[in-house]
Amino acid sequence: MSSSLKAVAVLTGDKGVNGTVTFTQSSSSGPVSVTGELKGLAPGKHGFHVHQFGDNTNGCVSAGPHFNPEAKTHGAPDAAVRHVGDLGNVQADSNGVAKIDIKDSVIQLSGAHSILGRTIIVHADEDDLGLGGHKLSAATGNAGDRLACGVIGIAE
Ligand SMILES: [Cu+2]
Ligand SMILES: [Zn+2]
Repeated sequence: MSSSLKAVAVLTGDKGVNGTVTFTQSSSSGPVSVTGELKGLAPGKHGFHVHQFGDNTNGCVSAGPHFNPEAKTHGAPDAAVRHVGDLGNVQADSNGVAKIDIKDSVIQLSGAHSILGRTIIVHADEDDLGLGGHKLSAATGNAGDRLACGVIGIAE
């Protein structure tokens, strides 16, 4: 039996941003590789997180806050203190395309840190990684509007 797990999210929204993100984990408790492409973004950095709920009933807002099962403050992906869902920023090029190639060892595809059934969101603004000094920095990185989102589902 293969222990490899794979998940996929198709992101859409009402701001013209869309794309597909794939999550692959080849061994239990090993790193998850996050790959894919988003289109329609303004050039520059955009906050990129797993949010708590896989609920898009009223659009991306229904996904709730950052996935944070350990009740920590918001941070950079490589910080000791972060939400499980904190994946930092994606970078859009001059054509508004962000190519995603992230490896993260805190998100998982099984167990208490599992992101299956939750929502991945790309934001309008840069995630300040908790360091911006804004009142929202410690909760959301002050990353602004939710441009597009998709529920993370089990893939073949
Ligand atoms: Cu977010
Ligand atoms: Zn966060």
